[in-house]
Amino acid sequence: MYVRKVYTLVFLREDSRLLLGLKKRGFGINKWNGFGGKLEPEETVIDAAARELKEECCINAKASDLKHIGNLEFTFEGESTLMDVKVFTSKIFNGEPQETDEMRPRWFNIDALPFEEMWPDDRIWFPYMLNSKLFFAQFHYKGFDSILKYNIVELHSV
Ligand code: 6U4
Ligand code: NA
Ligand code: NA
Repeated sequence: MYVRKVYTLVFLREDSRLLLGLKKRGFGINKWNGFGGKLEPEETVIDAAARELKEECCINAKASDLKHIGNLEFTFEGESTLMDVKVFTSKIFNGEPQETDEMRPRWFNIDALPFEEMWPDDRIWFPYMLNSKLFFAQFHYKGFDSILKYNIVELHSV
């Protein structure tokens, strides 16, 4: 049995650009990724998503302007934790991204995303996000560089 831990992950979109941040510490260090993290006690997922975005790049987005676009589940060979990552996008936000202790933000054109310096799973599910398809994906890693198996499906909202 896995111990499930919930995380948030937020991507801001502006025209044909996507905001990524270079992670400066901790899990996923030196990779470009969205903004997010663990929930605080009693916090809802969407409030955590807005809070982490603010903490990590100083952008204010209303929880109601964050769109839930997918779920990712990560397990790691030999480990009992399941990372349950709730992915959001938003086109509506306030402020200019600022560098913080945790993240160095930068806008990337969606045709020129730095996949070589991102989590290997991102290549697999980003096309769903960029094409506005709701998705559910599971990845089983060995270490942090190799995906032993995965599964991805498009979900259809009712
Ligand atoms: P601290 O350092 O305690 O404040 P916190 O910000 O709460 O940490 P953090 O940064 O460890 O949490 O959360 C990890 C972040 O990385 C979450 O936004 C989810 C995201 N993430 C984890 N594995 C990922 C993967 N394989 N691919 C991906 N994002 C991943 O695209
Ligand atoms: Na984080
Ligand atoms: Na954080």
